[in-house]
Amino acid sequence: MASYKLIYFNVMGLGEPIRFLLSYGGVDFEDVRVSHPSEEWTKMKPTLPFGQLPVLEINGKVYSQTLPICRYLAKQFNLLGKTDLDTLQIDSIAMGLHDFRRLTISNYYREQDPVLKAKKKVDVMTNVIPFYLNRLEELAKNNGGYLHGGQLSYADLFFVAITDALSTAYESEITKDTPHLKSLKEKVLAIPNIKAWVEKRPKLEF
Ligand SMILES: N[C@@H](CCC(=O)N[C@@H](CS)C(=O)NCC(=O)O)C(=O)O
Repeated sequence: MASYKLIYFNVMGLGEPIRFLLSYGGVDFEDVRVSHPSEEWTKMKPTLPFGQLPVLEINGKVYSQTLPICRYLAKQFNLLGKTDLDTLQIDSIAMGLHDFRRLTISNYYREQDPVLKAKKKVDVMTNVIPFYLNRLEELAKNNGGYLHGGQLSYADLFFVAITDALSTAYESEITKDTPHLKSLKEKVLAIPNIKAWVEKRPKLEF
């Protein structure tokens, strides 16, 4: 059995989809959380493949970049598509979700300048969030309650893993007005391994 060590900061962020996938797969993993800023982080940064986290160590070797890591785990745990073209659609949705999180959390919610943040808030609340929610809701509506192909894929896990952070930025439950996404979230959170992870994980803002 492979050994897994996830290294990330003490936030849900980009680490959470990976934690969801590892939990779904029922494998043990070391969940290392680096303080930011810290001397440990300053020393670690130049040693990383692209100078950023998350990274996943598999059997002691370091792999970086969230989406390729998720995709690798999805392959191990049978969460890719039925065909290569299905998988292409799933990858595309996952990339869209990565963008949605970045625009909402990294670009807006974590903005330190209050004037700039207020300006960004208007755009995120009126454009970014409705844009992505509408498209994702349509996908869930037209794909039997999943984001693609009528069956669970890593895009569904990725979506649910980022919903709590999105809800923090939205100042309300992000799926409250999108019934198909709401029920997708409930379905994923009811998977026993995911439920157990969510119950035991640290309670964080984003
Ligand atoms: N393309 C990378 C982006 C990773 C990224 O943006 N990491 C941020 C945290 S979410 C980071 O390491 N920030 C600290 C830094 O850049 O010094 C991925 O998808 O994994």
